[in-house]
Amino acid sequence: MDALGELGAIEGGGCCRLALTDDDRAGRDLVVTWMQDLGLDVRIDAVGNVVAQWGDPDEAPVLIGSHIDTVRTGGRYDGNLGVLGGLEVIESVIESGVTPARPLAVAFFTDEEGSRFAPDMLGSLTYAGGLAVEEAHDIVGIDGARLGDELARIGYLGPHPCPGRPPHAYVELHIEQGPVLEAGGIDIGVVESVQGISWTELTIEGQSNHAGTTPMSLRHDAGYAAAAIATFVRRLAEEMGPPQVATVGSLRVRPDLVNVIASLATMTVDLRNTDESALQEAEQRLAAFFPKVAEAEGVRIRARSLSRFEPVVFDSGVVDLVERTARRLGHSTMRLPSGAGHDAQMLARVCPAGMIFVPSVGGISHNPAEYTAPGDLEAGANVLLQVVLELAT
Ligand code: HGY
Ligand code: MN
Ligand code: MN
Repeated sequence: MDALGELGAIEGGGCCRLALTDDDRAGRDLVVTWMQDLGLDVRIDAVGNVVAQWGDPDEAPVLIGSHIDTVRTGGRYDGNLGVLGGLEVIESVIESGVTPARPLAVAFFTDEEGSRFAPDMLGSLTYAGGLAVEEAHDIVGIDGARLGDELARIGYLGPHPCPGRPPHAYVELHIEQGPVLEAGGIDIGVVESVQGISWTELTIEGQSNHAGTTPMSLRHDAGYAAAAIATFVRRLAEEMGPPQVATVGSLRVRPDLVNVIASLATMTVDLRNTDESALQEAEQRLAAFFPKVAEAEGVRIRARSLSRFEPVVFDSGVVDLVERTARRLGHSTMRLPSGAGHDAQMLARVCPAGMIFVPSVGGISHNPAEYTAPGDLEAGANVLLQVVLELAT
C-alpha cells in the first residue's frame, strides 16, 4: 500500500494518479510487476483494463478487482486496497498449497474515478459491455486529451477485446469512504447496493463587460448564474433530504479577472440517490431551474450528461456470503448501500457480484487524510480471502 502510495505522492500522504497520466502508468507498471512476480497470466484489454489470472486461463475465474487510478486529492486506500487485497489473497492461496476448483484472478479497471475522463467506472463499464471500445477511445478529458491516445501513450492499449469474459463471480474490497461504519463501531460493511449517479456538465455563456461601468440591470453575468445554480443544487438536496446528495465539484469562470464580468462559466453537478425515481425528480427540478436563470440573467445554458447510472442491487447470495463469512471470523457487520460508485456495480451486470467495506476514519475520502487502520485492512482482506475461497470451491 505504501509503495504504491509513493507513486504520484502529494502533500499530506495522499496520491494523485489521474487516469492514464504518467503517474497512473507508474502505478500500473508497479502492480503489473507484482502480478508477474506471482506468475499470473496478465492480460491487458483495449481500454487498458488489466486482469491477472492464476489457474486455468480458459476457465472463468472468481475475480477480485478495483482500481488504482485516483482523484487529484486522492488517499492511499481508495481502490488500491481492493487490488492489493486481491494480490495478497492470491499469493496466500498459492503459498497455502490449496488449489481451488476455479481459477482466481485480480484486476484493476481503467479510469474508475471518471475525474479526468467521464463517465466514472469507464473501464469496468466497457469490460461489462456497457460502452463500446471505439466510443471509450474517443472520449475527451477535462484537459482536452483523447482517451485512446493516452492509452497508447502510456503503453496500455492492450490486445484483449472488450467486453471481457464474464467472471464466475466478482468481489471487491473497498474502504467505505463515509462515516457510517465508524459511527456504528462496525468492523465490516456488507454492501447491498450502490446508489444512482447523475453527472452533468453545464456551460453558461454570458457577456464579459466592465465591472465598474456596467449597471446591474444590463449584466449577463455567467459567474452569477453559476453561483445561483450551485446554491439551488444545495437547497434541492436539503429540501429532498437524505439520502439525496448534490455536489458542485468543478466551477470555472472566464476570463477569471477581478474587474471583468464573467463571459463564460463551466461547472459540474453530481446528484446521487439510492432511489431511481427520487434521482429523476432531482434531475428534473434542476433542469427546470436552468431556463429561469437563463431568462433572468440573459445567459445561455447548455447541459451535457457526463455519467448516468441507476442504482444497482448486488447478488443476494454474495451479499449473504460476505455477511456470514465476516461473522464467522468474529467481526461485527452491518448492511448498507454504497454512497460511492464502484467497479462492482458494472461487473454485477455480467456475474454475481458483491463488496466488502472497511471503516474510513472520520469518514474522510478523496482527501490525502483518508485512513483505515491496519487491523481493519487485515480484517477486510481475511473476509475477502474466505469469501473468494468459498466462491471458488
Ligand atoms: O465518484 C465516485 O463515486 C467514485 O469515486 N468513482
Ligand atoms: Mn474507489
Ligand atoms: Mn474514488
